[in-house]
Amino acid sequence: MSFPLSPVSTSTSTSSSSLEAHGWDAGWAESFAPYAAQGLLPGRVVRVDRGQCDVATAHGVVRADTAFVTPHDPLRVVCTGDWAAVDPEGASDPRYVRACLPRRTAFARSTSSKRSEGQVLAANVDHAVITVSLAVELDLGRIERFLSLAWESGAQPTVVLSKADLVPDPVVLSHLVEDVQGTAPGVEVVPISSATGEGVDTLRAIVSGGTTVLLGVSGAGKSTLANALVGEDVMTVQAARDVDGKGRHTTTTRNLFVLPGGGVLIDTPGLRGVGLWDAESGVGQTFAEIEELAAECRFHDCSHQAEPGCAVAAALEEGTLSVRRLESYHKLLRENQRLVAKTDARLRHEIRKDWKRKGAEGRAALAFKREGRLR
Ligand SMILES: Nc1nc2c(ncn2[C@@H]2O[C@H](COP(=O)(O)OP(=O)(O)OP(=O)(O)O)[C@@H](O)[C@H]2O)c(=O)[nH]1
Ligand SMILES: [Mg+2]
Ligand SMILES: [Zn+2]
Repeated sequence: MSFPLSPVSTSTSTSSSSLEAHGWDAGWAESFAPYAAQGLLPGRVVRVDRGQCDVATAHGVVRADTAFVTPHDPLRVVCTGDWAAVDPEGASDPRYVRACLPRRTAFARSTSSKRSEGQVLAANVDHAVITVSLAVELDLGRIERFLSLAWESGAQPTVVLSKADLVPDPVVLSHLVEDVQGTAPGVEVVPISSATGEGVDTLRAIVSGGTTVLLGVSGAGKSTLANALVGEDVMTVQAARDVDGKGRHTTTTRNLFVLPGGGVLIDTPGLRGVGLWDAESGVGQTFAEIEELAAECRFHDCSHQAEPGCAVAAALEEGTLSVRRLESYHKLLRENQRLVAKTDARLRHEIRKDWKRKGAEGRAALAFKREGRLR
């Protein structure tokens, strides 16, 4: 199936309640006040695309240039879900986004382990729905990684186990759900089938308030779910490759939709890798039961190796904590520490470069002045 419909065409509402439908509230109005005073229009970024973005305003969706909101810090680059201040009609050609309001939450990851750069995948989200396909073998470590980033973002995570119709045996299905629940304390785990409709109402209830982002690897079924929730084929869906069950990276932009039953949904492109991005507290929340155990160890700096009175070791012994889970916890903590150290080093390097550049510019300016005086 392929639906070449532009996502923008569904959100061209011109009603004045459009802003509210997109999540506008008194808090946003307050932080927008200085821009309103300048005659700028408020709107929510529904799509970002090569230096331009689509912004849903009270007068419908407008296209605006993002040159003024493209700072060097990639974490501050305008993103789907941001609230923006755009030029009013006729003010300039092209129209520009003049500012973005400070975000309440942001889902960030590191783009590549080598460059250690952060990237925001969705801004101002309340729910992060991690979509995991039951068509392929469960990767619990990857779920824990997504959960760490989701908790860190400030959004409430939910795990959706998609394509449940491919696991017809209810006993097998409930074991898979239990396995995932074991990696996700405090998180609802919902088996869903877009094919049969199973679980879709449960998800509909979760997404009916606030903003939800769908996250997961390519082919997990995010866009299929988006279409089911929106009630229209707003996103293109493509079959996964049969050989390895991997997706084809069908979705390439992050698109925001208003849901018919209330709430806002962001569909995102499948992620190849999900590097942690400064997610220490997120890791802690993902492994909440281990942190609770650690608080009961006799020594507060217990390394859970061979110390006496270690509650973590006792839980391993009793079988209430799995070795896999403990190792995964340590692995993610280590990865996070490495990343933070590398980022600090890179920032230091960039600040030094900046000083050098400023120094050189200063010297050049001085030389220019002197020459001018000599003439
Ligand atoms: N059997 C079954 N197949 C499904 C279900 N949901 C989605 N699929 C199929 O899975 C494939 C991938 O679905 P998409 O919705 O495009 O996946 P995606 O997560 O959006 O993929 P990207 O856009 O590449 O990130 C398509 O062939 C869908 O028809 C389901 O509930 N059951
Ligand atoms: Mg998709
Ligand atoms: Zn211990």
